Amino acid sequence: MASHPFLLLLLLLAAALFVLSDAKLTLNYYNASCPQIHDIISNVVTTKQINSPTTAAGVLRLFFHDCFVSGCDASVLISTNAFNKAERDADINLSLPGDAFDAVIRAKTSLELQCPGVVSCSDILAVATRDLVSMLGGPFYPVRLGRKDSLTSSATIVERNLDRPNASLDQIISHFASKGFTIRELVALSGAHTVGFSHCNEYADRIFNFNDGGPLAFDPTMNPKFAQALQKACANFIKDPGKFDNMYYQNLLKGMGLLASDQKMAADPRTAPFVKLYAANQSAFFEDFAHAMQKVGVYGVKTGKKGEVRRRCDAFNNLSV
Ligand code: HEM
Ligand SMILES: *[C@@H]1O[C@H](CO)[C@@H](O)[C@H](O)[C@H]1NC(C)=O
Ligand SMILES: *[C@@H]1O[C@H](CO)[C@@H](O)[C@H](O)[C@H]1NC(C)=O
Ligand SMILES: *[C@@H]1O[C@H](CO)[C@@H](O)[C@H](O)[C@H]1NC(C)=O
Ligand SMILES: CC(=O)N[C@H]1CO[C@H](CO)[C@@H](O)[C@@H]1O
Repeated sequence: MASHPFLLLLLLLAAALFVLSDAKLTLNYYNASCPQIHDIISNVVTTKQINSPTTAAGVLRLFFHDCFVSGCDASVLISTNAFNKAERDADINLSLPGDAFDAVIRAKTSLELQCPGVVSCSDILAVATRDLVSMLGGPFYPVRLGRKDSLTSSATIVERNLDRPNASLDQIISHFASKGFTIRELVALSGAHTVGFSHCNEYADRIFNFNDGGPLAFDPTMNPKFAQALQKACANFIKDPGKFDNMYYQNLLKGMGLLASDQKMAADPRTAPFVKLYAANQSAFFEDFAHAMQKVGVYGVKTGKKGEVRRRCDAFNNLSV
C-alpha cells in the first residue's frame, strides 16, 4: 500500500507535520522577550528548595502529572472553582505537595515583574523541574520553550492517564507505550522515585496487616529488614528529600522498592535488564533519564492559538470559563 506514490507523499507530509509541531519549541524562545528567564527561575527555585527541601521531589512529580494528563500545559496548576473541578483535585493528585505549586507561583510572580505576560506557566514548570533535578545532583539537560498554557483543566480525565501503584506492569507498560514511551524510557523515568519519599498511606497496605495477617504483617516479597524499618518510619511519617542518584535501582535489586509497581520492575524480564544497567552505571541512568525527560517535556504541548500565556498560573485569563 505505502508504495503507492500518493500515499507515500501523504505519509511524508504527516511525518513533516509531526516534526514541525515539535520544532515550534526552541531553546531561545524568550531570548528577546525575557532574556532573564533562566536566572529568575533558577534564583526563585533555589531559594525555595533551601527553605523547603521537599520542593524538588514535589515539582518533579507535579511536572510528570501535568504532562501525562493532556500534555505539558500547566493544566495541573489550575484551581477548582464553583463551575469546574480541576485536575489538581482528582483523588490521585491530592497528595501533590503545596510547596511544588508554590515554587512555580513564586517564579511566575517574579517573571511578571520583569517581563509581564510573556512566560507561560508550562514553560516555568519545565525549567523549574530541570533546575531542581540538577540541583539535587541529577543530570542537566536542555529545555526547549514556547509551550502555551491550557484553556481547560478537568479532574475527570486524570484517572485514566496516571497509573496507581497497584497497577500491573502490563498495564503500566502498555499505558506508557500508548503515549509513545518505550520500556527503557519507563524504567529510566521511574528513577525519579530516587527522590522524595512516598507518603506512607501509599504502601501502608504492604507493611501493615498484609492479607489480614495481623497489625505488623508485611508483604513477603519485601526485604524483611526494610519492611520493619518502614513500619518504624511510617509510625512518624518521615519524609526524606534525598539526593538524585541511582540508589533507587540498587534498592529495587535488594527488594527495597517503596511502591509495588516499582518493585515489579526488578523481577520482570522486560524491565529487569534496565534496572540492572542503571543500578550498575549511574551515567547510563543519567543519560537515559535526561533524554526521557526531554521527551516527557514535549508530550502534548500546545503552541500558537491552542493555548495562552496565563497571567496567573492557577486561573485561566478568561475568568468566566
Ligand atoms: C510508572 C508509574 C508511576 C506510578 C505508579 C507512580 C506513583 C507514585 C506514588 C504513589 C507516589 C507517592 C506519592 C505520595 O508521596 O503520596 C509517587 C511519588 C513520586 N513520583 Fe511517581 N509514579 C510513577 C511514575 C513517575 C514518573 C515517571 C515520575 C517523574 C518522571 C514520577 C515522579 C515522582 C516523584 C518525584 C515522587 C516523589 C514526590 C514527593 O516526595 O513529593 N513518578 N509516585
Ligand atoms: C539572543 O539574542 C542576542 C541578541 O539579543 C544574540 O546576541 C544571541 O546570539 C541570541 N542567542 C541565541 C541563542 O539565539
Ligand atoms: C487500586 O487502588 C485503587 C485505590 O487507590 C482502587 O480504586 C483500585 O480498585 C485498585 N485496583 C486494583 C487492581 O486493586
Ligand atoms: C556507563 O554508561 C555510559 C553511558 O552510557 C558509558 O559511556 C560507559 O561506558 C558505561 N560504563 C561502564 C563501566 O559500562
Ligand atoms: C493516590 C493518592 O495519593 N491518593 C490519595 C489522594 O488523597 C486522598 C485524600 O487525601 C487520599 O485518601 C488518597 O489515598
